[in-house]
Amino acid sequence: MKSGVVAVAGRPNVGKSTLVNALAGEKVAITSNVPNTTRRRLFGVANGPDYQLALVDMPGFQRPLDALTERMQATVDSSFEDVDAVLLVVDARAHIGAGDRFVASRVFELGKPVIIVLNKVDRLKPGHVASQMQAAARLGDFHALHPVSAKTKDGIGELRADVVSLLPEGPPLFPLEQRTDLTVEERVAEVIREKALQLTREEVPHAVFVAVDEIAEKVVRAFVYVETESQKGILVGKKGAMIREIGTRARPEVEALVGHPVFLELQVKVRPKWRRDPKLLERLGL
Ligand SMILES: Nc1nc2c(ncn2[C@@H]2O[C@H](COP(=O)(O)OP(=O)(O)OP(=O)(O)O)[C@@H](O)[C@H]2O)c(=O)[nH]1
Ligand SMILES: [Mg+2]
Repeated sequence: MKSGVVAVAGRPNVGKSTLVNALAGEKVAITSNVPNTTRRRLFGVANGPDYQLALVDMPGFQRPLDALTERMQATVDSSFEDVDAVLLVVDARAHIGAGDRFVASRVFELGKPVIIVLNKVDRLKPGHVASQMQAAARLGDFHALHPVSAKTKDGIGELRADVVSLLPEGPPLFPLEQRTDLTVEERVAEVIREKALQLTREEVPHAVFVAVDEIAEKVVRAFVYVETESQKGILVGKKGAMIREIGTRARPEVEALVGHPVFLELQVKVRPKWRRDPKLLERLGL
């Protein structure tokens, strides 16, 4: 049996969480086109006949702006402890530059095998893929470089096989039926937040956090927090249209997570400056 932990690192928005979901074969992490979607570390676990691959999804590398992003960067640092290998993810559709080199310098100094993942190659012309592969190859002394699309799953099978080949012998770290370390409550909160991120723009997505109040037989109750009254107005929407739409989009996934049909009751609340409140962030596990 091979078993090990592999960190998934990269700038914000390069597709780390989409990649973790693709490799794990199930949606364990939420994704969105808003940078800083992932706020805390989580595991996505892939099991094969003779291996268990525990992937560590984490926030993107960035300069901290407030208590929240500061703590997110601390999470990134601690996520590299005791990993067997690292996937360094870069966005094939963006310029491979200083931001990626900064992540690479952290990743390569660990002295662990690094696989560079050139993600989002779908819709890219073959010539462009080749030149981006050359640019990515200059990031450091890598074990392998895989062009993939986490979205279409192109190249994911080959990547998974290569990552598994790097794992040491050992017993599984997670029970075989477990896909992630997140609790059902945490996954429900994340799914609701994902819909809020997808439906809002500018500062609003960054100001949202979700707390599940109750998961009962017939109802799931959750609070959607924002920082200001005007953000609350946006999230509630005209006659409640926005929060209803968030609920409509989240409900099928919430029902799959809790295992039965539920009424999803969402209430929008204001919590001024929560991102600057270390005590609250601690309580939220952020
Ligand atoms: N076209 C395309 N889009 C992708 C691919 N992988 C991810 N995306 C999109 O890129 C955006 C960011 O994806 P995430 O997986 O949330 O990125 P992340 O690196 O986890 O982002 P943070 O958690 O914010 O650091 C989303 O809109 C994804 O749908 C891909 O292979 N192709
Ligand atoms: Mg993410």
